Amino acid sequence: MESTLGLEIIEVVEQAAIASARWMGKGEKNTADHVAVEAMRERMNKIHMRGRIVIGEGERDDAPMLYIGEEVGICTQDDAKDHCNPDELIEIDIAVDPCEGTNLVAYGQNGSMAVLAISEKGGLFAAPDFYMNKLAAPPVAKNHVDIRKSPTENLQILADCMDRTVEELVVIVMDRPRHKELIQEIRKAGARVRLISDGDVSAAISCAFSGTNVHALMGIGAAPEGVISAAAMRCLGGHFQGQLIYDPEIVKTGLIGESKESNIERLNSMGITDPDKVYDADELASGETILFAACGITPGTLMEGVRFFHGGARTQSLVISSQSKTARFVDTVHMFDRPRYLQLS
Ligand code: VTB
Repeated sequence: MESTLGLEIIEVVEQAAIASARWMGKGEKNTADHVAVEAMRERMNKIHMRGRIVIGEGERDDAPMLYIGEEVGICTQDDAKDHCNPDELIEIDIAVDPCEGTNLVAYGQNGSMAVLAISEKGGLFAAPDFYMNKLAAPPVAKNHVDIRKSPTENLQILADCMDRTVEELVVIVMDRPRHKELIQEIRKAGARVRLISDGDVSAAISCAFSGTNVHALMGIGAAPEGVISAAAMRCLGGHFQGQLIYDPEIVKTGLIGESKESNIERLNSMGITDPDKVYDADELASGETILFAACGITPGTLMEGVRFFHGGARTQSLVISSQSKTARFVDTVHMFDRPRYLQLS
């Protein structure tokens, strides 16, 4: 699945990031998102692949593009057999978030990116549009920390695994009323908290790279993005666990259904019979082959943001592959109008 796909998906996230970055700081989060979606979809549809969106912009009725179930890629067309080789005809599942952290882009803040994950059919958990409690930590702490334990216990375990004191740890938490007690507990335990307004995918993945000074992500974000984070963390050998949150009292946003009971019913109807199940990265991204790509829109812990210059832009992306066991940082200069000194004739 992956040889050329790995290269093409870099362009997919790059195009989405460039489109969105043009709206950086303009206070229009919907536009910043919309242009990223359009650019991502347009570039994806030029790839020789047979893709299906499993995590996207929403249900078909609510999202005109990159909706759940949408088929993408040249090899989804009726006459695909004439243009595509057998490998390209293998069905693949795709999870996308063309603009992860729309507010960050709209207000010119750090940490937004265009991101996607790919696996063979059935290899990515089709997470419902719910919230998810998440715990991410570096590879050295994998399977030692546990989301079922208290933050205080996990911080001590993490410190032991990393051979340092709790005071030397930095935990990223989204700045939300629902995290008031969590933040208090982390601080009381002695660790330092980095509050972010949005963008917990970047935060989760940063835990797997030493030198980022991010040692854990704790707290509740969106479930679909949890799957995308898990895909990267699975390849990187980092720790990632997620537990769906279905009680509106806990998230305090009113974005999920009215009552706990109706949410449990909704989950049941989707085949989720144990709503309290703790998923680990291997279950959220269970595929044999996983590919992950992200491109910074605004600067972040892992990647630079898009930088425009006269006639072009420079981007930085991250491509992770389970097959080649690599995490590549790709620095690209995009030339919109070719400057005279590069023209061949
Ligand atoms: C967002 C976003 C995160 O979770 O806030 C969202 O910034 C859900 O939380 O990166 P709210 O509804 O409280 O904003 C993420 O999308 C990803 O998990």
